[in-house]
Amino acid sequence: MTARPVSPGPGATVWAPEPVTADPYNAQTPAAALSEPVTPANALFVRDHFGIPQTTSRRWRLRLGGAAAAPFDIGHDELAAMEHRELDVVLECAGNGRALMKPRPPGLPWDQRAVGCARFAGVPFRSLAARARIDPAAVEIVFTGADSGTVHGQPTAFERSLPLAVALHPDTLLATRMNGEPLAPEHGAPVRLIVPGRYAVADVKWLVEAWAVTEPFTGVFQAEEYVYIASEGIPEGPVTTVRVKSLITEPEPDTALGRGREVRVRGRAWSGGGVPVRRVEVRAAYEGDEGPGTGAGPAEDDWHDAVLEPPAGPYGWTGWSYRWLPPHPGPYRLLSRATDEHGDTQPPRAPWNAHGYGCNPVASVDVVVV
Ligand SMILES: Nc1nc2c(c(=O)[nH]1)N[C@H]1C(S)=C(S)[C@@H](COP(=O)(O)O)O[C@H]1N2
Ligand SMILES: [Mo]
Repeated sequence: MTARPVSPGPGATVWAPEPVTADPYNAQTPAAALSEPVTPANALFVRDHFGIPQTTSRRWRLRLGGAAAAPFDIGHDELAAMEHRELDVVLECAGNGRALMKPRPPGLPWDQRAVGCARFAGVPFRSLAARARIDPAAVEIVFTGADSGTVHGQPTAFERSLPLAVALHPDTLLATRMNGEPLAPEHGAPVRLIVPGRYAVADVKWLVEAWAVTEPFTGVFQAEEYVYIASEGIPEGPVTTVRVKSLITEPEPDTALGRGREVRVRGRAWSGGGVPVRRVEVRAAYEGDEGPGTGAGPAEDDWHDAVLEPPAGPYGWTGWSYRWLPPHPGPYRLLSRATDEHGDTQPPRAPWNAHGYGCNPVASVDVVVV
C-alpha cells in the first residue's frame, strides 16, 4: 500500500510516515515522498529504540567530559549562537532492506524505505571538543541520548561511540535544525548528532552527553547490536560507512504501462563516506515465458546508463532518470544498479548477515506492459 500525500491547501503537503511499530515508534518514509529531493521532516522514517524523551530547548544541556582537562556543559542558546554548517545528508538505517533478505534475519522488517535525505544545520563537534581539551590518550567519543530503557535487565541509555578522528571531522555536526526548522521531537529535538556518510545509528538523537574514553566503548548498541555477524557467528565489527545503493521511485510497482509509449524510470542513488555516485545503470528484464530472472525474453536486456542530476553535495543523494520504450507486452522487472567513485557497485544479491545490516542489492520494480 502506498501512502499518498494529502494537500490541505496551496503549497502545503501533509505527509505521514507509515508506521512499522507503535511502541517504540518506528515508521518508514512513504514511497511518494522519495520523489522529493529533500525528504520533508514529517515524511522521514523514524527509528526509536525506546520512547521519545521529553526535553525542551530551555532545559536542555550538553555535558562534555570524560578524559578531558576542561569538562564543561553548554545550553541550547549558546550552541545555537555558534557558527553552523549546513549539509544535505542521506539518513539510512543500517537495517534498511532487511525484509528482503532470505532467510529474513530478526529485527524490524524494513523494506527499502528506512531512508531519506534531509538538510541538517549544526555546529561541528570539534568546535566544542577544542574547548574541553580532550586527553591525548582518548581513542573515542561516546555520545549519549536522553532516551533509555531496559536491556538484558539493566537500565540502558542509547549510546554510540565514534573513533576520535571521525568525531573531530569538520562535517560531524551537533545539529539543531533540519530542513530549515528546529528538529522535530521524533528526529532528536533539540539537538542530535549527524555523522554524514555513516549508517544513521551513529546519529544519536536527543544528545545530552559526549565523553572521551581511552578504551574502545563496548555498549550494547556498539558491540552487540549494529555489528556485522556473518554466517559463522563471528562479529566483524560495527556497521560504519553506508554502502552504495539506489532505489526506483518511478514507475510504482505493478504499474500497467502502454506498449510503445516512452516511460521515464526515475530514482535516487547514494553512497557513504562522502564518496559520490559515479554511475547508475538501468535494465528492463523481460519476465515472460523464459521464467523470472532470466531476462531471456524478446526485450532489450542490457544495462543502460541513466542520466544523473547534480548531486546534493558529498553526502546527499543523486537523482537519476532513464527513458525506456517498452518494446513488447508482458511482465518486466526494472532494475537499477549504482556504482560510486571508489568503483563499488550494488551486488545482485544482498550479502547475508545475522542482523540483516547493509542490505544493498540491485533495486527492482515489477511492471507489466499491456
Ligand atoms: N537517542 C537515540 N538516537 C538514535 C536512535 C535511538 O533509538 N535513540 N536510533 C538510531 C537509529 S538506529 C537510526 S536509523 C536513526 C534514525 O533517525 P530518524 O528517526 O531521525 O530517522 O537514529 C539513530 N539515533
Ligand atoms: Mo537504524
